[in-house]
Amino acid sequence: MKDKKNGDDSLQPTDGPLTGVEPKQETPESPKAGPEGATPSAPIAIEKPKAGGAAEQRVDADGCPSSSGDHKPRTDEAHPSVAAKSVSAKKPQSFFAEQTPLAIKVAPRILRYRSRRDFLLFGAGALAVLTAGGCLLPQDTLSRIGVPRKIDSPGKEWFLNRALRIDDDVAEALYSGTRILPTYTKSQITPLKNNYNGATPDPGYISGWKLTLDGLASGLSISLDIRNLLSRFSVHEQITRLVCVEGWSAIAWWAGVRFDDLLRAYPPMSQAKWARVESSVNLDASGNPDPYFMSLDLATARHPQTLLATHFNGQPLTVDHGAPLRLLVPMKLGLKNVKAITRITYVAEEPRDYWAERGYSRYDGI
Ligand SMILES: Nc1nc2c(c(=O)[nH]1)N[C@H]1C(S)=C(S)[C@@H](COP(=O)(O)O)O[C@H]1N2
Ligand SMILES: [Mo]
Repeated sequence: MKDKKNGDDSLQPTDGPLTGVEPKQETPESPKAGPEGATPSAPIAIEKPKAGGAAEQRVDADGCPSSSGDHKPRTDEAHPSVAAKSVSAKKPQSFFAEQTPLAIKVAPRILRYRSRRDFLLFGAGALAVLTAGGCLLPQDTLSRIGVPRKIDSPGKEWFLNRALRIDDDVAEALYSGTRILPTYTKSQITPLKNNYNGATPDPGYISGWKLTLDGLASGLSISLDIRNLLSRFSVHEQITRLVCVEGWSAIAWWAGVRFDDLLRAYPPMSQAKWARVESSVNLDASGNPDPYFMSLDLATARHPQTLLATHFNGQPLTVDHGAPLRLLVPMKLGLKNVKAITRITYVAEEPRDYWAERGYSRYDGI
């Protein structure tokens, strides 16, 4: 993924309502999202990141358990109070001796469900690691450890894809739809580059831009322009981190309408579990049309921090950042944050995904 910049940074849509964020519908929970001096929207729990945030803590907590030869039977002296309570008087206890099992009451149904799921997840993961890991070793290493057959590249690729798929499934199983991502203050904002993978589209598309909605319960296809969106829905601000798979991230100030509000106003057909979010104005590196399309599960679309962003830094989005409407899903990698959205289609089955088709994850959670 390369950074291509040929867009006009200063270009902004000329439409009246776009020159400021003025929500038409004010609700008590959505303070006016003014360009200056506004604070992130109230309903979003502000979890101030400490210096050295969760990621670093995780690394710290990840220290290896001591593996020194400390496996002698424990003496009672070491834990006198524990020993006094748990050691049976009948036979002397040692570290290896059979312990009286601790009885924990768990409802049988929960236990069955949990252990089955854990077993499947662990088993699948372990198998994938063994198989994929083994296959990926160089051929001479494999021969040395007695694996004779030459494993060809398609085989490796198949295993890698399976492993990635399992990785995605585990991440998905652990996802909490209610997890609120950290938000930041304006002083923490960092520069955000234009990360169109291909050429930045020519701004000409903006004047005729419309968002089309398909796969609705009504069976209709709906077209909305920016004026429709901004007059109909409350505007919410948020300062969140955008994390790119390429290894950089940026804290950026966005405003826009909640995807959830759009879903309530234009409900998807009942079988729909996914949204396909598309930009038909996307270009490849040579400037040829190259539609960009992403799968988004509806649970993530309904998350309160999932926005259809219209503004960046208190101003209408520039072409560089996806004017006039871009997806903002801070719980997903940058590549899911589709710029210059032109169509959203609700579907029952997981739709195609631009980067998943190019070998990346489908889930892309962070
Ligand atoms: N239409 C479209 N949307 C896109 C991309 C793209 O190439 N085309 N790149 C994605 C990637 S990889 C990232 S990291 C973010 C970057 O957003 P930014 O350009 O506003 O920084 O946009 C995403 N949305
Ligand atoms: Mo990215």
